[in-house]
Amino acid sequence: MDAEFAGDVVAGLSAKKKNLSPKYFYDATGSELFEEICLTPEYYPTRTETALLQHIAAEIAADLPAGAVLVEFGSGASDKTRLILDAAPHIASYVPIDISKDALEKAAAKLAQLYPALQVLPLLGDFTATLALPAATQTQAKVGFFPGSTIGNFTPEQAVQFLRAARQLMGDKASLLVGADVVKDEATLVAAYDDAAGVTARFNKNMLVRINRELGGNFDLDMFDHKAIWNNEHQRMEMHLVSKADQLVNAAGHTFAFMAGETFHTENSHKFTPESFARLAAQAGWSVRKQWISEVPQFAVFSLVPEQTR
Ligand code: SAH
Ligand code: AVI
Repeated sequence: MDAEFAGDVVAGLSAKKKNLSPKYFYDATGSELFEEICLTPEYYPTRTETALLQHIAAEIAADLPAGAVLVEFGSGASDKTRLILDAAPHIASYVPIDISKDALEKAAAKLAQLYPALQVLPLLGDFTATLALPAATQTQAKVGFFPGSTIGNFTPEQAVQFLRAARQLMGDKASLLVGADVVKDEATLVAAYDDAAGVTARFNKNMLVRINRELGGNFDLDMFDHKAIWNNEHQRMEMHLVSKADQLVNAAGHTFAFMAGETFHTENSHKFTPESFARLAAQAGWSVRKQWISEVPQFAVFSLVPEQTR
């Protein structure tokens, strides 16, 4: 039993408002379901950001120093990475960081095969924990890459903490490319997190499957509904699992009571404006060097540099 997972589940399910970090979505099945979500017609972020990156890759590449190491946070299938690598063959090394062992190993093997001249150094771990880059990259210029609006899965406080830590990890001469989803009409947002084919619902319920398998849980998946809502106050999409009845569930050696209609909050996906994103970055010591925003449905890519180097 993973002690951290067990501790977080017990704490999260004992809280007044039941919750758990979305980082626990990503076991092998969760990573595959995320890839499936990206193919649904409703989930616009992936195809929109991909098209935007295709369009701006040459401009991004022109700013990247020769011999640099590309450090990607939450690399998943490393698909968007290929757009950067194709445009910037002068990148020498690639450090994909991911918590999902299966996704990381598969993507690292694929990239090593596709780019034989690239040094691929995968790092399995939690990017919210203290990380150390591989020693082989010590003298290389650092370019961070954090696409997918994964930054939106943090609370604003966690995002600032992450951006500060990334700055520390990569040093004062680093740059950081961040993909962030833009605030838009509620209908588009809700549909993206509640697709008609039910893939996002399966992704959300996979949290329960994982607790059942890894922590001896007995969640009945049919006793919970997937719910996606727009929280206007916090400018975020939220995913919840709603209990269909009063019920008791065992997990990690504890028993938890759910009331009918009670929700288990599994994810926040914050959406940004160029102003709100710049404010967040500034709190962590980064400034926006360049920004690109797609056509509707809007998605943004920001190029950040440490504040004092401007
Ligand atoms: N960058 C890809 C994948 C985004 S999905 C894209 O843009 O499409 C989010 C990825 O972040 C998943 O691969 C997940 O396993 C990883 N992830 C989520 N939380 C993490 C954490 N705390 N530490 C490391 N990786 C994490
Ligand atoms: C990885 N992350 C940015 C996705 C998001 O949009 O918040 C995960 C996801 N959740 C539901 N659909 C996709």
